Amino acid sequence: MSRSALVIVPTYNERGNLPTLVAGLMLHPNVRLMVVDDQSPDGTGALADELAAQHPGRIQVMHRTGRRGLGRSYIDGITRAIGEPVDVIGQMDADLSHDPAHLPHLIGATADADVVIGSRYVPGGAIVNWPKRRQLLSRFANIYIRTITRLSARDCTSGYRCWRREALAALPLDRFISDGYSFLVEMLFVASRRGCRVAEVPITFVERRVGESKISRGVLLESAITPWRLIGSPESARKAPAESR
Ligand SMILES: Nc1nc2c(ncn2[C@@H]2O[C@H](COP(=O)(O)OP(=O)(O)O)[C@@H](O)[C@H]2O)c(=O)[nH]1
Ligand SMILES: [Mg+2]
Repeated sequence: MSRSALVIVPTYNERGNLPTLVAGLMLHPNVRLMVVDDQSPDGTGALADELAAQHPGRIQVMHRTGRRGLGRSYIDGITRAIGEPVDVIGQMDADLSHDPAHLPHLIGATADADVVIGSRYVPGGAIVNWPKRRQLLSRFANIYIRTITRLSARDCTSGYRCWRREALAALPLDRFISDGYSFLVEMLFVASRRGCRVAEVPITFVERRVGESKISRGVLLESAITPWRLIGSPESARKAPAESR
């Protein structure tokens, strides 16, 4: 498996998780990492610089200033990443919910797809250590999103993904309407409307053991509204040629 990949990892207070994540990612010789830190008060940004110094040429760190946000961080990271000479651009969380051991499967599957989702909801996928309430919320969110947007992916909210670089570069990020976690749903929606082939490979998602989730009421509210805004957006008027499988 020789495709080269650059994985973007947004961080906010992930000091306790980053070294383990880096160790796992660096086991894959064809993989590089871009940390996009939002001035984490716990010093994640400085730690990322130290880790980058330990792995010369393989880790870059973006220190964001200005307004914090997951979507904003991804836009900044992607804007820089698409200019790099790599085949695949990945996205994953820093909190070890996304096991770097799955990464070669995601990268490999980009041979036949424009975007590959690390999916909890295809056969072989699993979730470890989530309370029933959180599982129900995630299941409901996916049914809700798929019903409204007609997206066919089983796991539309997974943040573990790999893109062919050209497919990601073609997304009109400057016209995106969401910023928080819904940014992930919007990426998938716009990509499918533009004819991207979407594939899913199973992952085992493990709830974080260290640090805190940043999911909030505001995030949930935005997630509830976004699918409706998406289907009313100009992007929705596009025909969805590859919304198949
Ligand atoms: N740069 C940046 N990263 C964020 C922000 N909010 C969350 N993250 C990161 O996004 C990933 C997912 O966040 P997490 O809190 O684990 O969300 P959950 O898994 O849905 O509970 C983690 O790597 C976080 O550190 C943010 O505002 N800015
Ligand atoms: Mg998490």
